Amino acid sequence: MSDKTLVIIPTYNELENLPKLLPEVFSQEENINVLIVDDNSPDGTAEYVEEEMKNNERLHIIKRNSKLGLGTAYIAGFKYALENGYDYVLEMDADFSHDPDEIENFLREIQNQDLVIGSRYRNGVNVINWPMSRLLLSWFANLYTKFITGMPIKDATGGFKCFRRQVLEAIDLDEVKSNGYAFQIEMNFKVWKKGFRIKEMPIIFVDRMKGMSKMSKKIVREAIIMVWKLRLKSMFGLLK
Ligand SMILES: Nc1nc2c(ncn2[C@@H]2O[C@H](COP(=O)(O)OP(=O)(O)O)[C@@H](O)[C@H]2O)c(=O)[nH]1
Ligand SMILES: [Mg+2]
Repeated sequence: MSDKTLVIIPTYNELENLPKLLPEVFSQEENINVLIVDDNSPDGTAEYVEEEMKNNERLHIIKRNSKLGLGTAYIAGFKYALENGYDYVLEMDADFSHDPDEIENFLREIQNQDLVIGSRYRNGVNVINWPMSRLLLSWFANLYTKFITGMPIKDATGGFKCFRRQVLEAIDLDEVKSNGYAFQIEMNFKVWKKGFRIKEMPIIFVDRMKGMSKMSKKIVREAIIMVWKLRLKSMFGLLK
């Protein structure tokens, strides 16, 4: 029985991107399944996916009533992946910032790792078309995270990743409360603290061409605080 792979894609108003993205993801490998986690997108993203599901049994959806954040979307997706027996679980954005052609590289690397992170900062800066302000914010957020937590990861806020199911089984998913960048940092930190094998694989991140970014000041503030919470919890043995 070959390994089962699930690509989880959280969506909020991504109707402009999915019709082109989904065929490209499915064409990567015949046993890839895709789970969309949609937060009641006003643009009809969920309706489109449900229509596509009629002709594609490898496409699945979790529909949530309101915009609850990227982090909780992934937690819902991780639980789905564990319940449905998937071996490898990928995180991927819906806006082509993450290249579907990298999926085969993740699946090759995960054979010898527990978590593979698509890294924009492993070999210099591999980000295209982001405004300088956004790039500086992301770059310094990662320096700050590394300095406070001591975590040996250059791109701790990146959202293109591949987990081995054993890793998700070992983390108390109900304890992961953060959203946005904080969620990525929190997951990486818990995986690292549990001693799992982590590898940063260089990727090129391209700013979205269609649709709007959901990035907000609230997301940045949450990440700044989360980093200290993680450090203090791990210092006092309170990390779950
Ligand atoms: N389900 C869900 N998806 C979200 C939410 N916020 C962002 N996303 C999705 O998460 C991915 C990354 O968001 P994006 O706005 O591109 O973030 P950016 O690349 O940091 O600007 C995209 O696929 C979004 O549609 C949310 O609250 N709920
Ligand atoms: Mg994006």
